[in-house]
Amino acid sequence: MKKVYTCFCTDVIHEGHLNIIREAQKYGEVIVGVLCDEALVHFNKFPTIDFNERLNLVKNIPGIAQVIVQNEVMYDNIVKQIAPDYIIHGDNWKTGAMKAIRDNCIKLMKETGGEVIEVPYTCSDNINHITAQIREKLMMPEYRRKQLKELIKLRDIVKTIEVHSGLTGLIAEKTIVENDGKIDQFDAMWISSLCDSTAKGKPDIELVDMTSRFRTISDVMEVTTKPVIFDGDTGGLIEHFVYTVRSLERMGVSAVIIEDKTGLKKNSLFGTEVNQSQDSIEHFCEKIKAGKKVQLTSDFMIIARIESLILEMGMADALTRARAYVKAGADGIMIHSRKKDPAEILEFCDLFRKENKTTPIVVVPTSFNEITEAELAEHGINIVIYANQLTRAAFPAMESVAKDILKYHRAKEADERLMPIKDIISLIDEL
Ligand code: SPV
Ligand code: MG
Repeated sequence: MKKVYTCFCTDVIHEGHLNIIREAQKYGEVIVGVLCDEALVHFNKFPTIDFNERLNLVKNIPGIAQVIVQNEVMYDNIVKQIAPDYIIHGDNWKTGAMKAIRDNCIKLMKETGGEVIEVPYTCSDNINHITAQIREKLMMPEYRRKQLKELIKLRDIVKTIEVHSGLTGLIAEKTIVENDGKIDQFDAMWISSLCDSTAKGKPDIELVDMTSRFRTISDVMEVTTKPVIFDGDTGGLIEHFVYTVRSLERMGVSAVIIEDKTGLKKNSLFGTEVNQSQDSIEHFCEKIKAGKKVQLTSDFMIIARIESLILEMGMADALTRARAYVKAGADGIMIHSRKKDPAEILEFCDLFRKENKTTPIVVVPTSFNEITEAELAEHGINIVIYANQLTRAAFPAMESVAKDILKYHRAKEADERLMPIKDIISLIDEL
Protein backbone atom coordinates (compact mmCIF):
# COMPACT_ATOMS: atom_id res chain seq x y z
CA MET A 1 0.00 0.00 0.00
CA LYS A 2 1.41 3.40 -0.99
CA LYS A 3 1.59 6.14 1.63
CA VAL A 4 0.00 9.53 0.97
CA TYR A 5 0.85 12.37 3.32
CA THR A 6 -0.84 15.69 3.89
CA CYS A 7 -0.48 18.29 6.64
CA PHE A 8 -3.33 20.29 8.18
CA CYS A 9 -2.97 23.49 10.13
CA THR A 10 -6.58 24.44 10.57
CA ASP A 11 -9.01 25.08 13.43
CA VAL A 12 -12.03 23.97 11.40
CA ILE A 13 -12.36 21.02 9.01
CA HIS A 14 -14.32 22.04 5.93
CA GLU A 15 -15.12 20.59 2.52
CA GLY A 16 -11.70 21.70 1.19
CA HIS A 17 -9.93 19.39 3.64
CA LEU A 18 -12.37 16.56 2.98
CA ASN A 19 -11.73 16.96 -0.72
CA ILE A 20 -7.98 16.57 -0.15
CA ILE A 21 -8.58 13.41 1.88
CA ARG A 22 -10.85 12.01 -0.86
CA GLU A 23 -8.22 12.70 -3.50
CA ALA A 24 -5.47 11.27 -1.29
CA GLN A 25 -7.39 8.02 -0.81
CA LYS A 26 -7.15 7.38 -4.55
CA TYR A 27 -3.37 6.98 -4.20
CA GLY A 28 -3.05 4.85 -1.07
CA GLU A 29 -3.38 4.98 2.70
CA VAL A 30 -3.69 8.48 4.06
CA ILE A 31 -1.48 9.86 6.80
CA VAL A 32 -2.32 13.34 8.08
CA GLY A 33 0.13 15.52 9.99
CA VAL A 34 -1.13 18.19 12.36
CA LEU A 35 1.28 21.10 12.55
CA CYS A 36 2.30 21.94 16.11
CA ASP A 37 1.61 25.44 17.48
CA GLU A 38 5.29 26.48 17.52
CA ALA A 39 5.60 25.84 13.80
CA LEU A 40 2.14 27.12 12.90
CA VAL A 41 2.67 30.61 14.30
CA HIS A 42 5.56 31.18 11.89
CA PHE A 43 3.24 31.67 8.95
CA ASN A 44 -0.37 31.11 9.87
CA LYS A 45 -2.98 32.82 12.01
CA PHE A 46 -2.78 32.13 15.71
CA PRO A 47 -4.84 28.99 16.52
CA THR A 48 -8.23 29.62 18.13
CA ILE A 49 -8.31 26.14 19.67
CA ASP A 50 -5.51 24.30 21.42
CA PHE A 51 -3.27 21.72 19.81
CA ASN A 52 -5.03 18.67 21.28
CA GLU A 53 -8.38 19.89 20.01
CA ARG A 54 -6.86 20.35 16.57
CA LEU A 55 -5.41 16.85 16.74
CA ASN A 56 -8.81 15.41 17.71
CA LEU A 57 -10.55 17.26 14.89
CA VAL A 58 -8.35 15.46 12.40
CA LYS A 59 -8.58 12.10 14.19
CA ASN A 60 -12.35 12.28 13.77
CA ILE A 61 -12.19 12.52 9.99
CA PRO A 62 -13.14 9.11 8.57
CA GLY A 63 -10.83 7.32 6.14
CA ILE A 64 -7.49 8.33 7.63
CA ALA A 65 -4.99 5.55 8.40
CA GLN A 66 -2.83 7.55 10.80
CA VAL A 67 -2.58 10.99 12.38
CA ILE A 68 0.84 12.28 13.39
CA VAL A 69 2.34 15.50 14.71
CA GLN A 70 4.38 17.63 12.31
CA ASN A 71 6.88 19.64 14.32
CA GLU A 72 8.39 21.84 11.62
CA VAL A 73 6.99 23.91 8.80
CA MET A 74 9.28 22.18 6.31
CA TYR A 75 8.77 18.48 5.57
CA ASP A 76 12.35 17.10 5.87
CA ASN A 77 11.78 15.21 9.12
CA ILE A 78 8.38 13.95 8.04
CA VAL A 79 9.85 12.50 4.87
CA LYS A 80 12.62 10.83 6.93
CA GLN A 81 10.10 9.53 9.45
CA ILE A 82 7.40 8.07 7.24
CA ALA A 83 8.89 8.06 3.71
CA PRO A 84 5.63 8.92 1.93
CA ASP A 85 5.19 7.97 -1.72
CA TYR A 86 3.04 11.05 -2.23
CA ILE A 87 2.59 14.43 -0.59
CA ILE A 88 -0.74 16.00 -1.42
CA HIS A 89 -1.60 19.70 -0.99
CA GLY A 90 -4.03 22.33 -2.26
CA ASP A 91 -2.63 24.34 -5.16
CA ASN A 92 -2.93 27.58 -3.17
CA TRP A 93 0.69 27.06 -2.09
CA LYS A 94 1.99 27.95 -5.56
CA THR A 95 2.30 31.64 -4.72
CA GLY A 96 3.18 33.76 -1.70
CA ALA A 97 5.20 32.64 1.28
CA MET A 98 3.82 29.08 1.12
CA LYS A 99 5.71 28.60 -2.14
CA ALA A 100 8.78 27.85 0.00
CA ILE A 101 6.95 24.87 1.50
CA ARG A 102 5.98 23.67 -1.97
CA ASP A 103 9.59 23.97 -3.17
CA ASN A 104 10.74 22.03 -0.10
CA CYS A 105 8.27 19.21 -0.81
CA ILE A 106 9.14 19.02 -4.51
CA LYS A 107 12.86 18.82 -3.67
CA LEU A 108 12.31 16.12 -1.05
CA MET A 109 10.06 14.04 -3.27
CA LYS A 110 12.56 14.27 -6.12
CA GLU A 111 15.28 12.93 -3.81
CA THR A 112 13.18 10.01 -2.60
CA GLY A 113 11.47 9.19 -5.89
CA GLY A 114 8.07 10.26 -4.57
CA GLU A 115 5.58 12.65 -6.08
CA VAL A 116 3.81 15.85 -5.12
CA ILE A 117 0.11 15.96 -5.98
CA GLU A 118 -1.67 19.31 -6.17
CA VAL A 119 -5.41 19.49 -5.78
CA PRO A 120 -7.29 22.59 -7.00
CA TYR A 121 -7.97 24.74 -3.93
CA THR A 122 -11.66 24.50 -3.05
CA CYS A 123 -13.37 27.89 -3.16
CA SER A 124 -16.87 28.20 -1.77
CA ASP A 125 -19.00 30.69 0.11
CA ASN A 126 -18.98 28.34 3.06
CA ILE A 127 -15.16 28.19 3.20
CA ASN A 128 -14.93 31.98 2.86
CA HIS A 129 -17.44 32.30 5.67
CA ILE A 130 -15.48 29.91 7.93
CA THR A 131 -12.20 31.74 7.21
CA ALA A 132 -13.82 35.09 8.01
CA GLN A 133 -15.32 33.67 11.22
CA ILE A 134 -11.93 32.46 12.47
CA ARG A 135 -10.49 35.90 11.74
CA GLU A 136 -13.34 37.64 13.55
CA LYS A 137 -12.90 35.32 16.52
CA LEU A 138 -9.21 36.25 16.82
CA MET A 139 -10.20 39.93 16.83
CA MET A 140 -12.43 39.44 19.87
CA PRO A 141 -10.79 40.80 23.06
CA GLU A 142 -10.75 37.47 24.90
CA TYR A 143 -8.98 35.70 22.02
CA ARG A 144 -6.58 38.49 21.14
CA ARG A 145 -5.56 39.48 24.68
CA LYS A 146 -4.17 36.08 25.69
CA GLN A 147 -2.12 35.61 22.51
CA LEU A 148 0.91 37.51 23.80
CA LYS A 149 1.47 35.25 26.82
CA GLU A 150 1.06 32.22 24.55
CA LEU A 151 3.50 33.61 22.00
CA ILE A 152 6.13 34.20 24.67
CA LYS A 153 5.96 30.45 25.32
CA LEU A 154 5.86 29.45 21.64
CA ARG A 155 8.43 31.78 20.13
CA ASP A 156 12.19 32.03 20.73
CA ILE A 157 11.58 35.76 20.60
CA VAL A 158 8.30 37.61 19.99
CA LYS A 159 8.80 39.96 17.03
CA THR A 160 6.85 43.16 17.48
CA ILE A 161 6.49 46.00 14.99
CA GLU A 162 5.25 49.54 15.50
CA VAL A 163 1.83 50.43 14.09
CA HIS A 164 -0.12 53.66 14.32
CA SER A 165 -3.03 53.27 11.89
CA GLY A 166 -5.20 50.72 10.15
CA LEU A 167 -2.79 50.69 7.21
CA THR A 168 0.36 50.08 9.25
CA GLY A 169 -1.66 47.49 11.18
CA LEU A 170 -2.33 45.70 7.89
CA ILE A 171 1.39 45.66 7.13
CA ALA A 172 2.09 44.08 10.53
CA GLU A 173 -0.76 41.64 9.99
CA LYS A 174 -0.06 40.52 6.46
CA THR A 175 3.65 40.76 5.81
CA ILE A 176 5.03 37.24 5.54
CA VAL A 177 8.42 36.49 4.04
CA GLU A 178 10.24 33.45 2.86
CA ASN A 179 13.97 33.71 3.37
CA ASP A 180 16.59 30.99 3.25
CA GLY A 181 13.88 28.33 3.16
CA LYS A 182 12.23 29.68 6.31
CA ILE A 183 8.92 31.50 6.59
CA ASP A 184 8.34 34.26 9.07
CA GLN A 185 5.94 37.00 10.12
CA PHE A 186 5.54 39.52 12.95
CA ASP A 187 3.90 38.23 16.11
CA ALA A 188 2.65 41.39 17.76
CA MET A 189 2.11 45.14 17.31
CA TRP A 190 3.47 48.07 19.30
CA ILE A 191 1.43 51.25 19.68
CA SER A 192 4.37 53.60 20.17
CA SER A 193 3.84 56.92 21.90
CA LEU A 194 6.52 58.40 19.64
CA CYS A 195 4.95 57.27 16.38
CA ASP A 196 1.36 57.77 17.47
CA SER A 197 2.29 61.37 18.40
CA THR A 198 4.41 61.86 15.26
CA ALA A 199 1.56 60.70 13.03
CA LYS A 200 -0.45 63.54 14.54
CA GLY A 201 2.42 66.01 14.13
CA LYS A 202 2.77 66.27 17.93
CA PRO A 203 5.78 65.88 20.25
CA ASP A 204 6.20 62.68 22.30
CA ILE A 205 5.51 64.31 25.68
CA GLU A 206 2.24 62.63 26.76
CA LEU A 207 0.43 65.43 24.94
CA VAL A 208 -1.75 63.17 22.80
CA ASP A 209 -4.47 62.24 25.27
CA MET A 210 -5.67 58.73 26.11
CA THR A 211 -8.93 59.11 24.19
CA SER A 212 -6.93 59.74 21.05
CA ARG A 213 -4.43 56.93 21.82
CA PHE A 214 -7.36 54.53 22.34
CA ARG A 215 -8.74 55.62 18.98
CA THR A 216 -5.46 54.55 17.37
CA ILE A 217 -5.69 51.17 19.09
CA SER A 218 -9.23 50.78 17.84
CA ASP A 219 -8.26 51.68 14.25
CA VAL A 220 -5.53 49.03 14.37
CA MET A 221 -7.68 46.40 16.04
CA GLU A 222 -10.52 46.79 13.55
CA VAL A 223 -8.39 45.37 10.75
CA THR A 224 -5.96 43.00 12.49
CA THR A 225 -5.89 39.91 14.70
CA LYS A 226 -2.41 40.07 16.27
CA PRO A 227 -1.81 41.02 19.90
CA VAL A 228 -1.19 44.64 20.87
CA ILE A 229 1.44 46.01 23.26
CA PHE A 230 0.60 49.56 24.27
CA ASP A 231 3.22 52.18 25.08
CA GLY A 232 1.66 53.71 28.18
CA ASP A 233 4.43 56.33 28.67
CA THR A 234 4.69 56.99 32.42
CA GLY A 235 1.19 55.65 33.04
CA GLY A 236 0.32 59.11 34.38
CA LEU A 237 -1.12 59.57 37.85
CA ILE A 238 -1.76 56.33 39.73
CA GLU A 239 -5.39 57.42 40.06
CA HIS A 240 -5.58 57.65 36.25
CA PHE A 241 -3.46 54.60 35.45
CA VAL A 242 -5.96 52.19 37.02
CA TYR A 243 -8.63 53.40 34.59
CA THR A 244 -6.21 53.04 31.68
CA VAL A 245 -5.53 49.42 32.67
CA ARG A 246 -9.24 48.63 32.76
CA SER A 247 -9.87 50.25 29.38
CA LEU A 248 -6.93 48.55 27.69
CA GLU A 249 -7.88 45.19 29.10
CA ARG A 250 -11.48 45.58 27.96
CA MET A 251 -10.33 46.49 24.44
CA GLY A 252 -8.27 43.30 24.23
CA VAL A 253 -4.81 44.87 24.49
CA SER A 254 -2.33 42.25 25.79
CA ALA A 255 0.18 44.43 27.61
CA VAL A 256 0.94 47.96 28.67
CA ILE A 257 4.52 49.10 29.15
CA ILE A 258 5.01 51.97 31.58
CA GLU A 259 8.32 53.74 32.11
CA ASP A 260 9.73 54.84 35.44
CA LYS A 261 9.87 58.54 34.65
CA THR A 262 7.99 61.33 36.26
CA GLY A 263 7.03 64.91 35.44
CA LEU A 264 7.23 66.05 31.83
CA LYS A 265 8.22 62.92 29.96
CA LYS A 266 10.40 63.31 26.88
CA ASN A 267 11.36 60.60 24.43
CA SER A 268 14.07 58.31 25.82
CA LEU A 269 16.24 58.64 22.74
CA PHE A 270 17.03 62.21 23.88
CA GLY A 271 18.67 60.63 26.95
CA THR A 272 20.33 63.19 29.20
CA GLU A 273 20.28 65.93 26.52
CA VAL A 274 16.96 67.06 27.94
CA ASN A 275 15.71 67.33 31.52
CA GLN A 276 14.04 64.09 32.53
CA SER A 277 13.55 62.72 36.01
CA GLN A 278 13.22 59.13 37.08
CA ASP A 279 10.43 58.11 39.41
CA SER A 280 11.29 56.79 42.88
CA ILE A 281 11.29 53.02 43.19
CA GLU A 282 8.60 53.24 45.90
CA HIS A 283 6.23 55.38 43.87
CA PHE A 284 6.65 53.37 40.65
CA CYS A 285 6.04 50.15 42.59
CA GLU A 286 2.82 51.68 43.91
CA LYS A 287 1.75 52.33 40.33
CA ILE A 288 2.48 48.74 39.28
CA LYS A 289 0.64 47.36 42.30
CA ALA A 290 -2.38 49.59 41.67
CA GLY A 291 -2.56 48.47 38.05
CA LYS A 292 -2.24 44.78 38.93
CA LYS A 293 -4.94 45.14 41.55
CA VAL A 294 -7.59 46.39 39.14
CA GLN A 295 -7.03 44.12 36.17
CA LEU A 296 -9.70 41.49 35.72
CA THR A 297 -8.08 38.76 33.65
CA SER A 298 -4.85 36.84 34.12
CA ASP A 299 -4.00 37.44 30.44
CA PHE A 300 -3.19 41.14 30.68
CA MET A 301 0.43 42.12 31.36
CA ILE A 302 1.86 45.21 33.01
CA ILE A 303 5.47 45.57 31.92
CA ALA A 304 7.80 47.89 33.81
CA ARG A 305 10.26 49.87 31.74
CA ILE A 306 13.52 50.82 33.38
CA GLU A 307 15.13 54.10 32.31
CA SER A 308 18.28 53.83 34.45
CA LEU A 309 20.62 53.19 31.50
CA ILE A 310 19.01 55.95 29.42
CA LEU A 311 19.43 58.40 32.31
CA GLU A 312 22.96 57.11 33.08
CA MET A 313 22.09 55.95 36.58
CA GLY A 314 24.14 52.77 36.25
CA MET A 315 23.68 49.04 36.04
CA ALA A 316 23.24 48.50 39.77
CA ASP A 317 20.31 50.92 39.82
CA ALA A 318 18.73 49.18 36.82
CA LEU A 319 18.98 45.80 38.55
CA THR A 320 17.69 47.10 41.89
CA ARG A 321 14.70 48.53 40.08
CA ALA A 322 14.09 45.32 38.11
CA ARG A 323 13.99 43.34 41.36
CA ALA A 324 11.65 45.81 43.01
CA TYR A 325 9.29 46.06 40.03
CA VAL A 326 9.01 42.28 39.71
CA LYS A 327 8.30 42.08 43.43
CA ALA A 328 5.59 44.72 43.02
CA GLY A 329 3.91 42.44 40.46
CA ALA A 330 5.31 43.53 37.08
CA ASP A 331 4.71 40.81 34.47
CA GLY A 332 7.78 41.79 32.49
CA ILE A 333 10.75 44.14 32.41
CA MET A 334 11.69 46.39 29.56
CA ILE A 335 15.25 47.61 29.62
CA HIS A 336 16.16 50.48 27.33
CA SER A 337 19.40 51.98 26.07
CA ARG A 338 20.33 54.54 23.44
CA LYS A 339 23.88 53.29 22.95
CA LYS A 340 24.90 51.94 19.56
CA ASP A 341 26.65 49.07 21.27
CA PRO A 342 24.30 46.53 22.86
CA ALA A 343 26.86 45.68 25.60
CA GLU A 344 25.00 47.35 28.48
CA ILE A 345 21.68 45.82 27.47
CA LEU A 346 23.21 42.36 27.25
CA GLU A 347 25.03 42.82 30.56
CA PHE A 348 21.75 43.75 32.22
CA CYS A 349 19.96 40.76 30.71
CA ASP A 350 22.71 38.32 31.69
CA LEU A 351 22.77 39.61 35.28
CA PHE A 352 18.99 39.68 35.56
CA ARG A 353 18.66 36.18 34.12
CA LYS A 354 21.15 34.84 36.70
CA GLU A 355 18.65 35.62 39.42
CA ASN A 356 15.37 35.53 37.50
CA LYS A 357 14.80 32.86 34.88
CA THR A 358 11.18 33.53 34.04
CA THR A 359 10.10 37.17 34.00
CA PRO A 360 9.89 38.19 30.34
CA ILE A 361 12.44 40.77 29.15
CA VAL A 362 11.59 43.30 26.43
CA VAL A 363 14.08 45.36 24.41
CA VAL A 364 13.82 48.07 21.76
CA PRO A 365 16.94 47.88 19.57
CA THR A 366 16.59 51.22 17.77
CA SER A 367 20.14 52.42 18.34
CA PHE A 368 21.82 49.03 18.89
CA ASN A 369 20.35 47.78 15.66
CA GLU A 370 23.18 45.49 14.56
CA ILE A 371 22.24 42.79 17.02
CA THR A 372 20.13 39.96 15.64
CA GLU A 373 17.01 38.41 17.13
CA ALA A 374 18.88 35.14 17.70
CA GLU A 375 21.56 36.95 19.74
CA LEU A 376 18.91 38.74 21.80
CA ALA A 377 17.17 35.42 22.47
CA GLU A 378 20.49 33.88 23.58
CA HIS A 379 20.63 36.50 26.33
CA GLY A 380 17.17 35.58 27.59
CA ILE A 381 15.23 38.36 25.85
CA ASN A 382 11.63 37.39 25.09
CA ILE A 383 10.20 40.32 23.15
CA VAL A 384 11.89 42.55 20.58
CA ILE A 385 10.12 45.74 19.55
CA TYR A 386 10.91 47.49 16.26
CA ALA A 387 9.50 50.68 17.68
CA ASN A 388 9.59 53.28 14.93
CA GLN A 389 10.93 51.86 11.66
CA LEU A 390 7.65 52.01 9.70
CA THR A 391 7.20 55.69 10.50
CA ARG A 392 10.83 56.46 9.66
CA ALA A 393 10.47 54.57 6.37
CA ALA A 394 7.28 56.34 5.34
CA PHE A 395 8.31 59.93 6.08
CA PRO A 396 11.30 60.22 3.67
CA ALA A 397 9.36 58.33 0.98
CA MET A 398 6.43 60.75 1.24
CA GLU A 399 8.65 63.81 1.45
CA SER A 400 10.66 62.90 -1.64
CA VAL A 401 7.48 62.34 -3.68
CA ALA A 402 6.07 65.68 -2.47
CA LYS A 403 9.31 67.40 -3.51
CA ASP A 404 9.27 65.81 -6.96
CA ILE A 405 5.68 66.83 -7.62
CA LEU A 406 6.66 70.43 -6.80
CA LYS A 407 9.80 70.18 -8.90
CA TYR A 408 8.25 68.70 -12.06
CA HIS A 409 4.78 70.25 -11.75
CA ARG A 410 3.26 66.81 -12.29
CA ALA A 411 3.29 63.37 -10.65
CA LYS A 412 4.72 61.29 -13.51
CA GLU A 413 8.36 61.39 -12.28
CA ALA A 414 7.34 60.04 -8.88
CA ASP A 415 5.10 57.33 -10.27
CA GLU A 416 7.55 54.46 -10.36
CA ARG A 417 8.09 54.84 -6.60
CA LEU A 418 4.36 54.59 -5.94
CA MET A 419 2.33 51.52 -5.17
CA PRO A 420 -0.36 50.96 -7.79
CA ILE A 421 -3.83 51.82 -6.47
CA LYS A 422 -4.90 48.26 -7.35
CA ASP A 423 -2.28 46.85 -4.93
CA ILE A 424 -3.29 49.24 -2.15
CA ILE A 425 -6.90 48.16 -2.56
CA SER A 426 -5.96 44.49 -2.42
CA LEU A 427 -4.44 45.09 1.04
CA ILE A 428 -7.83 46.04 2.38
CA ASP A 429 -10.20 43.23 3.32
CA GLU A 430 -13.81 43.44 2.30
CA LEU A 431 -16.51 41.81 4.35
C1 SPV B 1 8.20 54.68 21.66
O1 SPV B 1 8.24 54.01 20.61
O2 SPV B 1 7.42 55.60 21.82
C2 SPV B 1 9.10 54.34 22.76
C3 SPV B 1 10.37 53.68 22.48
O3 SPV B 1 8.78 54.67 23.87
S1 SPV B 1 11.57 54.92 22.37
O4 SPV B 1 11.15 55.87 21.37
O5 SPV B 1 12.82 54.28 22.01
O6 SPV B 1 11.68 55.56 23.68
MG1 MG C 1 7.18 55.98 23.97
